[in-house]
Amino acid sequence: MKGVWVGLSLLAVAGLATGCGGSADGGQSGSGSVPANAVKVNVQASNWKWTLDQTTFKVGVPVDFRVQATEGAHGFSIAGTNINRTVAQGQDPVDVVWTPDKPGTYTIQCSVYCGTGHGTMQTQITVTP
Ligand SMILES: [Cu+2]
Repeated sequence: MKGVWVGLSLLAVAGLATGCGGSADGGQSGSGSVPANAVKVNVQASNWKWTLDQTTFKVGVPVDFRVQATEGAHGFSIAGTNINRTVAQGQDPVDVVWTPDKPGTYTIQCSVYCGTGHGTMQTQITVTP
């Protein structure tokens, strides 16, 4: 776990990115668990693919996946981690916060059976040191 804290120096860099948000999400209350320095990434789940704003992240920098289903109901999960969240069409975006602690390639996959394309509903993201 000690390696995680080496990444803290990177947080200052991530802080710069949060300044350009200004999205019209109308003051989400109750998002207190999202770190202020998290990198915000819009994620759309549809039949049957994931669409992400950004796919490369840094070790130690929290990522706030704002997951929304535009079609159907899906499970946003990252293989090899404990990230797993169900989202359904018509719901507000769900904040899923993940702080990667190891560089590498990770697979986002659907964890809720959603039809014929379920098995291939995957996309890859990269975490750099
Ligand atoms: Cu599925």
